[in-house]
Amino acid sequence: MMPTHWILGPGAIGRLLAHSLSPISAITLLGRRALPARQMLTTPEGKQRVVPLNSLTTAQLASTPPEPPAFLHVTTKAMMAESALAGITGCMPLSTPLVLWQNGFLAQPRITQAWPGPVLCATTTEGAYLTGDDGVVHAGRGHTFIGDLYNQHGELAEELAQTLTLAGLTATAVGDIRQRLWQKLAVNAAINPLVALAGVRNGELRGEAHAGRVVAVVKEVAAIMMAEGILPPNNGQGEEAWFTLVWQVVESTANNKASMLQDVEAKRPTERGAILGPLIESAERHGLGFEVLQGLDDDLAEVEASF
Ligand code: KPL
Repeated sequence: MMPTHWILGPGAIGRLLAHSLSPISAITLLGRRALPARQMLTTPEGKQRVVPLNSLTTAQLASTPPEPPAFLHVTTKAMMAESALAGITGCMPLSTPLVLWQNGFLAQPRITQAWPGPVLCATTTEGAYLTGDDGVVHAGRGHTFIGDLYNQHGELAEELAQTLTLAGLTATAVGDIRQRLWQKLAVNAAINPLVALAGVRNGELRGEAHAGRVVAVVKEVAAIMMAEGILPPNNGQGEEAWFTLVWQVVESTANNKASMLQDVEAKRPTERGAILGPLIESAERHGLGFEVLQGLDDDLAEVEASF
């Protein structure tokens, strides 16, 4: 029998997962709204594939829950993860393994603490975006790292990494997922709020108008990372290693509209709570400076209030 994967949150990563896993597993895509049964995937090579994907609204799931899944992937935005999960907990055993795909470091520790079953976290560089209710573009291949915050579920992480790799999403099980989540959060904090507030693509951060602000953010972030015991990236040393990584990502994603800018443009709440929130909370706890981060959070809150 094929293993069953439920995917809660039919955004870009959720639908990419559903398309990729569907040839080798029984998938159910879960969301608040019904989706067209026929869904199109555009591959990184530009090929288009239309396939029927099994999707259910969370209300339908509650009325006739199918067989429990081997994994429940939570692919909502960070601030929706807990409420979305709470909405379907009656539909499966509490021992079901979860896989959290959120940015930042807000949903992961909270759900890991609250959920009785195993909780894996995933961080991915797969690039994907939606083209409507029935289409997702797999814009660029990346790599996914899987692990749990307390290193208790190595075998399960390995099993899932193998499944994802077989599905065409190259994945590795790791014992340092907490480090990797914080490292990604550091990069997101240095890029996302600034481009979202200025309304510019990532590459513009290199210009005179913005570069000084990037430096100010990275200085605060690097000190917080050190206090949290997060190693500087790529075996580098101190602040310099963080600057190198951030400028590398700015360069390699120069033409991107960052996810937070897309949220602001669509007048959706941003992920500031999951990205800036844990940094500010950590800085407060360790008695470190966070004026620049707080300024960004306040400015984003003001933008969100105007939606
Ligand atoms: O991950 C990203 C995002 O848009 O959220 C970055 C790294 C900023 C690339 O756009």
